[in-house]
Amino acid sequence: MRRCLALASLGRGRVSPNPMVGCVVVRDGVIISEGYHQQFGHNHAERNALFRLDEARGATLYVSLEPCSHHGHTPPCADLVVERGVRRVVCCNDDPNPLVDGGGFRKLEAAGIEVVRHVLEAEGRELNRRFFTFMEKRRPYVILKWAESRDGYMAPSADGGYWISTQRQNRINHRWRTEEAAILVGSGTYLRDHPSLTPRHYLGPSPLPVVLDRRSRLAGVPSHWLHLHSSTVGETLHELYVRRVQSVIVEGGSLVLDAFIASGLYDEVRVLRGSGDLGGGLKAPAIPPVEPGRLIIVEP
Ligand code: AOF
Ligand code: ZN
Repeated sequence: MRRCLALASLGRGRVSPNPMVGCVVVRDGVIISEGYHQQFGHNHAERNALFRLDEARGATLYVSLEPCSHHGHTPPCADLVVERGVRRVVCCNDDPNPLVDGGGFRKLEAAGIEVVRHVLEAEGRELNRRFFTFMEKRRPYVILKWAESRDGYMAPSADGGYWISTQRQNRINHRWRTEEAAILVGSGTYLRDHPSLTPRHYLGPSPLPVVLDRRSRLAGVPSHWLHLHSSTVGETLHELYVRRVQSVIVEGGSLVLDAFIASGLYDEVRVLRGSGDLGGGLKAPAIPPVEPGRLIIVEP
């Protein structure tokens, strides 16, 4: 199963809003095939693993997610597993997708296949935490991120150029951007910083830029941006959910960050801490409570 999870992670950044899934086929104690979900809309992990074999009579199939039972971009994986003569299926996570939700296991068991569930379940949930949050909480996975000076400010009081993070921190920030489906800022940040929100210091996919403009005061927002007029955090997340945006990194400004913190609707906090002092200005948020392991502070 560890091998399945490692294979699954090779699909990172290419399969969203699907989960990352890996599959290993074993016969007589030997791995005879492997596969993973490589690209959104393409074959699932099981299909990629089983297509490399003529048959899989008597084999054990390890897979990090319940084999699907629905017709989506491809026919149901559970049917293929049955057809190929697999004897036993060992699985990590149940699929919370309402189109599946136990249907895969029922198909396998109806065909007399032995099913073992929840192997390395916590590791699988961690790997696909964006997918599970999206499916179970019906909202995107939310990461709050800001840069603050050594003395705890996000911006100086006067207008003008300033920069808090180091080059190394900028690259980390841009890598983070490539890992999420969307990146969100408020209208104040949009007007003051004219951010491009692209991950230009790191090679990878660009997230959807989103601007929150509750009072509809922005004109000329680029057409590839999502321009939202929702007023509360829950509404905003719903707008993203219905557009199947699985994760969002919230980059400020402080009003938007404070609203997310007050709502409790966030999953991770990441802070880039600069090496210099600003000596005053706009206070950075106090670090809010997060689950263990969900806070990252990058020192200069
Ligand atoms: C599997 N194996 O490797 C994956 C599964 O849009 P589709 O047709 O690709 O279906 C996507 C759904 O299928 C996804 O939301 C999740 O429920 C399941 N993903 N299932 O058996 C896989 N990636
Ligand atoms: Zn499938």
